[in-house]
Amino acid sequence: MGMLIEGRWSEEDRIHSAGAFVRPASVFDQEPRPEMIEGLGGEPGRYVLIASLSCPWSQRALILRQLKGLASTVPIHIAHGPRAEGYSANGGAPWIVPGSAVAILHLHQLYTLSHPAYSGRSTVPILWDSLDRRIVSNESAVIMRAFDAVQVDPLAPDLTFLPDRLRHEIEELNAQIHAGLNNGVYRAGFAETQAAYESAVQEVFATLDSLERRLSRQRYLLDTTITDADWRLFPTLVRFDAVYYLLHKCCRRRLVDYPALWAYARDLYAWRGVADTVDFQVMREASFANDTSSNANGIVAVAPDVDWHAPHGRQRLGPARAALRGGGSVEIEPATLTVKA
Ligand SMILES: N[C@@H](CCC(=O)N[C@@H](CS)C(=O)NCC(=O)O)C(=O)O
Repeated sequence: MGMLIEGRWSEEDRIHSAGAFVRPASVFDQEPRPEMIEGLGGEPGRYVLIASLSCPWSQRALILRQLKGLASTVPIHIAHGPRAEGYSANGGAPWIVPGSAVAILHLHQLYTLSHPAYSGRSTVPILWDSLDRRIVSNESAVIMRAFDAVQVDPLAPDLTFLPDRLRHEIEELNAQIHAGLNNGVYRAGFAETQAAYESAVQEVFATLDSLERRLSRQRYLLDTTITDADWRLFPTLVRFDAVYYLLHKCCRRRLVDYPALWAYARDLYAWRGVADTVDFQVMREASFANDTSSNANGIVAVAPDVDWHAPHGRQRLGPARAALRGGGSVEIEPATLTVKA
C-alpha cells in the first residue's frame, strides 16, 4: 500500500507481522482542543473534512457531521480516483489545499505540508485546519468526539452520542466491536496466512453472533438511546454483504442472515442524513478494484440484491432516544431528527 518515511513516499509496507495484518496507530491521535470545538461550529469553512466514500472510518466522521448539523460549517472534500501513492486527492487532477495556494495530487502531500518529516501511513479521514494549514486529526474516533462536542444551534437541544453516564459502557463496547468486527474484517481480508485468516474470521462471527443476541432484545446497542457505539458499528454492517463477505472472505453468514442486525442496520440507515454518507457503487468499485493482491484482475463484484429501504419494524423495541449533554434524554424522530414533544 505504501507510506511516508521521513516525508518521502515509499512503496514499503510495514503493516504485517508474522502474516497477520496489524493496524498502525494514528500519529495525530489526540483529544480535540476546546478552540477547535468552538471553531467547528463558529468559524464556517475553517475546518475541512477530507474523506473517502469507500472508507468505513471516513463514514463515521461523515455521519456525525450530518447528525450534529455541521454540514453548513464543516465542508467536505471527497478524495477519489485511482490509488497511486495512496489516495488521489482529486481523481488525478490537482486539488488546491484549503487555505493555501498549493495544488496537490496525492493526499500524502497534505501530511507533508502539515508535518514535513512525517513518517507513517497516509490515511483518511483527515480533519484539516485551513487557517493553520495543518492536519488536526487523522483519527476517526477523535474527529467523532470533536463533532459530538459541538452545538451549532444554541436554541436546539444539545444532543450528544457520548453522554458521560454511558461513556464507560460505550468505550467498552467500542473496544470489543473494533477488535472483533470493525478491524476484524480487515484482519481477515489482509491476512497472509491461513491461521491468521481463520482466527480473524472466527472473531468476526463470534462478534456478530453476540451483537445479534443483544439487538434481538433492544433497539440500539445501549437500549433505546442511540450512541457513538451504534454509529461506529454501522459503517461495517453497511459494507458487510457488498464487500467483506466476498472480498475479505468473511463468508460464514451474510448480514441479511442475521434478522436483528439486518433490521437494526436498516433502522440506522433511515436516520436523517445517514443514507447520504452511503454510496454502494463507490464502496464496491473502490474496494474490489484497489485490492489487487486478492483480486488480481480488479473485477468488481455485482451488488447483492437487498432492499435497504424495507421497513425495519424496530419501533416495537422502544422509541428512539438521544442523550442530552446536560443529562437525561429525549425521544427523537429519526427520519427528521426532531425532538418529539
Ligand atoms: N485509525 C484510522 C484508520 C483509518 C484508515 O485506516 N483508513 C484507510 C481507508 S478505509 C486508509 O486510509 N488506508 C490507507 C493506508 O493505510 O495506507 C481512523 O479510524 O481514522
